[in-house]
Amino acid sequence: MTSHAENEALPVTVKFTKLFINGDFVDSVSGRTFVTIDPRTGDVIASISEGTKEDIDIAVKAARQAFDSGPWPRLPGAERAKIMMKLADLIDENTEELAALDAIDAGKLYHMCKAMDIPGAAKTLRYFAGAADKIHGEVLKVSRELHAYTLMEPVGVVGHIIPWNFPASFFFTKVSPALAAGCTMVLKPAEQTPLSALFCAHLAKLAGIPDGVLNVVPGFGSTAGAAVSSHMDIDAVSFTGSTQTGREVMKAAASSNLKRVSLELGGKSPLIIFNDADIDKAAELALYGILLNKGEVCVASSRVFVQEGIYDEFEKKLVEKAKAWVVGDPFDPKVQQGPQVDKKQFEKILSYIEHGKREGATLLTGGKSVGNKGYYIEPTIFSNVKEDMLIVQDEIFGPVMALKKFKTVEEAIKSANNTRYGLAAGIMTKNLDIANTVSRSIRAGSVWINCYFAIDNDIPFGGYKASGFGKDYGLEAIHKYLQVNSVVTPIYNSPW
Ligand code: TXE
Repeated sequence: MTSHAENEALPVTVKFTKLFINGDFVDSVSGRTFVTIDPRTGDVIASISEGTKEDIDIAVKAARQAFDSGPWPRLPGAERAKIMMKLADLIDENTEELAALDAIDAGKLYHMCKAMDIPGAAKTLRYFAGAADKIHGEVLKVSRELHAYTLMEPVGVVGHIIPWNFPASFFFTKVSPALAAGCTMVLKPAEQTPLSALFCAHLAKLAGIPDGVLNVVPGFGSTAGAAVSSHMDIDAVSFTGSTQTGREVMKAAASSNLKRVSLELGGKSPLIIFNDADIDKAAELALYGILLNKGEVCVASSRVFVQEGIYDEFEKKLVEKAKAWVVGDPFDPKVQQGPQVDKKQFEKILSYIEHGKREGATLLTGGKSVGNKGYYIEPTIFSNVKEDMLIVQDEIFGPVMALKKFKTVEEAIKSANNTRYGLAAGIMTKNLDIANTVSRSIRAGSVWINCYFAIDNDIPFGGYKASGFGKDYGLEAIHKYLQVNSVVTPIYNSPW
């Protein structure tokens, strides 16, 4: 493996490579480091301090102290909001640097990060900051002579474990509602993408988030991640990642202190296109649905069902558009798709493509890697798929679509639900009856009608079935980080 110093210069300077604990950047207890790799080239970007169980312990102690005796949970919500708003402003001021860090670390499109991911992260913070002074319980009308009310209390120390596909976005998806609720926290970024998380920790300090409230410990899943989910002094864990790891997190939570768990896991989301849809728009949406962020999206429209009346024309347009899709350096503004995040994902995707060919699906376009360095893969479309094929059942997490023809609404619903996942679904039709019937029949946490990826801070987001439980976004997200204390006193001689 070569390092970037030996090759071309990086488009951004990496300033933070150590663990962020109790307000300081520190070496790990073991002194060990790991490297983060540029997926455009396979070269080393930087060496990062490797957090393990000992470091998680230290970070949790800092978070516990900040929760038990620090100002954060005790501040009026409006004061927490003020600091969160300051942090959002700092994100805006550092958009380009954050976008470049995510682009080199994860192979994400720089211009998209600059226009969407990073401003979106600031918006998430502002949305939850706006809720910080509106968290309250209620006075209960009870049948006996009791005065009863509820208090909404922060759950305590939270562990966040996040993946690598939207590093800065997920950082704030998790951290913002927990901060608003008055929690303190330890966040473990994915080992593939620690850079933006450490930069955000630095911004949090500048914004005035008190020491110990937000700790960031990069490291591997089986060590640092497992130490979070099994920690006896973490009160809740919020995880985004694979279904398989989600199970491990839940088991560890159950067999340690029974901490509260929320899981946002994998998906195999269907997009159903009916005969009355605009074919051009539908082909564009279907392609965008699978190729956005090179298919490394939990809600990617990886299964596309098209009604028979428009199927042939749709297929032709889809393939034309896929062939014109531009794969290349994610810093080039003309490029639509960068490299997969790392060698492991790259090889996983290519092996699914080989499997699809062996299973007898028709490869309409793509199927190969691109270039001779980095982890680029062609937009790939399979047709003539059968529902029990692995490429139809498994989350590939790459630019690989399974396309299938259907006849009736009932058949489309049955096929769409023929999956262990239930994260999202899309429907394209002008017929309200069909849209209403299908949206209520699909077992998925989000259904998008005549649009896709319609994710927003105001809209609860999270899965059904093996896609997990617990919502990110929407005011519901704050409730993951709150607990209800029912307070009761007797009333003597009540007039009512
Ligand atoms: O995920 P992991 P991986 C899916 C996608 C992808 C597959 C594998 O299909 O191809 O998962 O990716 C931490 N205890 N998604 O292996 O393992 C890990 O360090 C505690 C969908 O990267 O789930 C990282 O921080 N934590 C998904 C985080 O979990 C552990 C996004 C995610 O890694 C751990 C990513 C353990 N035992 C992958 N093992 C989505 N829903 O968007 C790992 N981790």
